[in-house]
Amino acid sequence: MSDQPTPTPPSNPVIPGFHPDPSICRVGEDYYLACSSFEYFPGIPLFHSRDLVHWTQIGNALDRPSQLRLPPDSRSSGGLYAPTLRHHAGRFWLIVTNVTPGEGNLLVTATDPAGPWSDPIRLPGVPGIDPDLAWDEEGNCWCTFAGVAQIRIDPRTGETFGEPQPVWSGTPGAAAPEAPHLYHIGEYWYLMIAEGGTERGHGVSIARGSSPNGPFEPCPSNPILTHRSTTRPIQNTGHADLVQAADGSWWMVLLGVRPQGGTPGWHILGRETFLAPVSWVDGWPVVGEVSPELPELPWPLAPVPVPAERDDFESNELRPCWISLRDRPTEHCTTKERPGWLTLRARGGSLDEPDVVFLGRRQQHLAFRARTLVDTTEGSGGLAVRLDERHHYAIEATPEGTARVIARIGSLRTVAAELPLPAGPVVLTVHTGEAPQPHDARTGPDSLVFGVEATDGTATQLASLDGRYLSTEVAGGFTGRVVGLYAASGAVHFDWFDYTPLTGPVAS
Ligand code: 6LW
Repeated sequence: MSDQPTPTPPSNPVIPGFHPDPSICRVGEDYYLACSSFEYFPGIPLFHSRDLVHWTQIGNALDRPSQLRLPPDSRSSGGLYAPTLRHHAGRFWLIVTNVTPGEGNLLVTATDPAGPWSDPIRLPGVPGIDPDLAWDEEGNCWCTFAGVAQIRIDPRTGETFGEPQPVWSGTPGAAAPEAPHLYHIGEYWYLMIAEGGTERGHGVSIARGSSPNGPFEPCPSNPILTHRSTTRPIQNTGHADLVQAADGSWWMVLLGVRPQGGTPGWHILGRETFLAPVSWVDGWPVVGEVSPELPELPWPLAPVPVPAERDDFESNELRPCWISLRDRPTEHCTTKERPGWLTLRARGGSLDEPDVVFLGRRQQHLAFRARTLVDTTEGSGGLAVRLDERHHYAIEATPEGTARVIARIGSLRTVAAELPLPAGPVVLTVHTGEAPQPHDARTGPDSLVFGVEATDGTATQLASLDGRYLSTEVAGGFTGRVVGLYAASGAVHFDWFDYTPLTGPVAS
């Protein structure tokens, strides 16, 4: 049985849970980092750190409906891909692709990365994902994007000049040259890209040249980072960005995954942000170990405090870690209707529908417990663990006084368990348990155990479901598990929600 953890030594990933495609910049002693957010609103979480290890979310770059259009038909794992965050001429600049048809590349700016960020400038002349921004000494702004190609832009208007020009595209024959970042470091311009695809073949390669437009000479030891064909606990390493610390040391942030269980290795938290040290040899970056243990850092590190993850919904504003599906109209999601409670008012039906009213947070720990006190006298809803519309588990309470556990896996939907409830608000719970298979190649990553708690604290377990079906290896896509609250019909009120990291699975 696991206990609430005590503060732990810092480790990798430095930003756990579905936080892929990290892009980083430094201003003085402060580091800022942005990640992809796909179909969730608000979009593009932004983090701050002073030591590259402890990161605090300070906001989301696209948190107003005027900045972000994710209509109900924008698919899961669509939406916002791969931002680049830079600081230039006293401003923060963030460029990102909204892959929703009709949207494309967007650029927003801010003087304070906590916001507000500007309304977006559109870049219809940049025809690819993963856009990067780099300024040369003459003040030209170069946008390099997946493929890999490059075009000069005016970042204040979105205007493009000339046609996109192909630039170095990585190892001949390697899949998916993407995630370019262009840097002027010392005497060279460096073009760093990801290649091999964001799955197990992922890697990072680099080339250098004397101008931002090339020609680029590939590094003789490419890929400079990959974990492909290894048994390392962190896999899929790639999509990286570089930053120099104030003391002159160099660091890489990158995405990786932590597969669990037997073949093929199930990753359930999506792609997470890791930190690696970088040294320079003969004018090429050499990437140090990416492992669960952090490299030695040249500054002192405090232990990571246990996150305070209880939300009593006492505030008018939701914390920046809360994410909704595609939008968040006040009439469907508010803490103002019933003070001290979150009210979700249904519009779509179940979690199978893209317009379901859902409010969640990323599962950030391999083992966790979440609980919520819900009042379903006016509607049906509950507590869910979601990968996408076709992969989710939930415990739902109804006005008729029933709790049921619903499992959706691909095209199959089933009620796994049902229980009559006593009158009044009820506590719904979910926690991770041990994987339900023997310890062999078939073992899954974990199980998800759903239950209810009576007012006297008595817990009743309703169902324990195999966690592999809520993994990327089964569901596909680019995101990870999100744990949250939803309304399937009527209005559902939540008094509080808590999320507790556990040190290991709860034996059941
Ligand atoms: C992103 C691409 C990638 O645009 O996956 O890992 C895509 N890299 O660069 C979605 O995150």
